[in-house]
Amino acid sequence: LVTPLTATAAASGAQASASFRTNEVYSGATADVSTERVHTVARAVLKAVHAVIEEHEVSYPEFQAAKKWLMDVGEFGEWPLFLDVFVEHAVEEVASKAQHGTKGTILGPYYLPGQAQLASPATLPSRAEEVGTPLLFTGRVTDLDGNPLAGATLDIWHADSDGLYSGFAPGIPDGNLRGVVSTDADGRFEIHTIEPAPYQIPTDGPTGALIRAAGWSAWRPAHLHLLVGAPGHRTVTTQLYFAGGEHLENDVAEATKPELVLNPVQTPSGERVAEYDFVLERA
Ligand code: MBD
Ligand code: FE
Repeated sequence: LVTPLTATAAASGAQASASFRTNEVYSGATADVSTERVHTVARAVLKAVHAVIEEHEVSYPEFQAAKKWLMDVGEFGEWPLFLDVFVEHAVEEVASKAQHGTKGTILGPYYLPGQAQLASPATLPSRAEEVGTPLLFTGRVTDLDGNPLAGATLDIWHADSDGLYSGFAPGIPDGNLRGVVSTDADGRFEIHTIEPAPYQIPTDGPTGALIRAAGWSAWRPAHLHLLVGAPGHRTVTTQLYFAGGEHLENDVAEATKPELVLNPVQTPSGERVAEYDFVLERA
């Protein structure tokens, strides 16, 4: 029997759900919330749902179809995907009101901790047959006053040229296109990798089914994910996009910000060079 190495919604959903349950980056999942707060927020959510039903005169068949769809989201393990695509941006926008320095955006479901630690200049782990335009991602990490942060870390992960992430799609080695890169004494970093492709929500799961049924776009623009941190400073969770890239103006996850767009420059060697400076506030 030959098992095709195609990504399925159920397999990547199961991985994302397991990752969510075990990884510290999602801390807060077991946060103790007061009765008062649960009452306030849960009641407001229910009230909003009731208001939609009234306003749009939702029918019994529509209610039962929605119930089936919600059950499918759980069975496919797609709650991390669905919530990070359609809800996380609103939570991030609330959090960002109190933040200074480099803009953050959503974390998404595909972070994995414990990747290879690399000194700058670094090359992200990739397959011998890795396809894609070579990219040099370079810049500096400073504090709010412009002082370089030596030994800051950039935990970086991104999709391959098929838009697939290691750890969540079959046939890609663990740790591929993931790494934790430390800045040098001047706070500088140089990371050699390839340009990621845009990401499409899996079409064979319930999230994809909703998107299709509603006639929405299933795409995110190509992006690099980053957690940028330094001792004594707040870690920034962010993503960087590519100027002129497809879907940049129509991100299904609504997670782009104008401050987070790279302008890569072509070099004679064929590598594209993208520069970005990160600014961290004190913790
Ligand atoms: C992604 O690659 C992503 O970054 C987000 C936020 C959601 C789904 C897939
Ligand atoms: Fe992503």
